[in-house]
Amino acid sequence: MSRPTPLLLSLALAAVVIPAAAIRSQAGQAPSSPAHSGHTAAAPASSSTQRLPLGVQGASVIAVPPGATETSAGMTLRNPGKTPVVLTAARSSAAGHVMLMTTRRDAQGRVGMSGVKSLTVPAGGQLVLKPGGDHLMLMDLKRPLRLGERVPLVLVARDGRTLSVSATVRLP
Ligand SMILES: [Cu+2]
Repeated sequence: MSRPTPLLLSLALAAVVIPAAAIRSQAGQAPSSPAHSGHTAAAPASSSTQRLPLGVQGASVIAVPPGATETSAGMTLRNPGKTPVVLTAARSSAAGHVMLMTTRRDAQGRVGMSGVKSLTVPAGGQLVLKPGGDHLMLMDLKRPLRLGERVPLVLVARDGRTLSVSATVRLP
């Protein structure tokens, strides 16, 4: 008997390595399959934009009299991650557009709101959005908002990730 030539030896190794790699890749995919099995219909829609990993509490929109064209919205956003989340836009089907705003006191002591390009939820921290502080402003309201109804909001981060929030209309 002759010893295996290098070529035969490498073929033999390849035959062993390839099935092992195939088994590893199957094992790697296995954990994600059960998680998706219950959400087959939702998966294609959510794959286009990544969801922002923020916790949301107390999302609300301030009720305004009929005929009012704008109102403010607030909530507490918690960021459990290690990188800040920079919000650069928001939108709502109930408003023509939504502004990111901050409240500042000027040199004369007058308090006023102004639009800002971004609002940041710090890493491992929170951003409180509320009237009189940083907040969202629903502009050009498309319809009267009923007390207690839920208004859909979408927060958009600089990197394109989004978060859908349902805010309850409440008294000031
Ligand atoms: Cu405002």
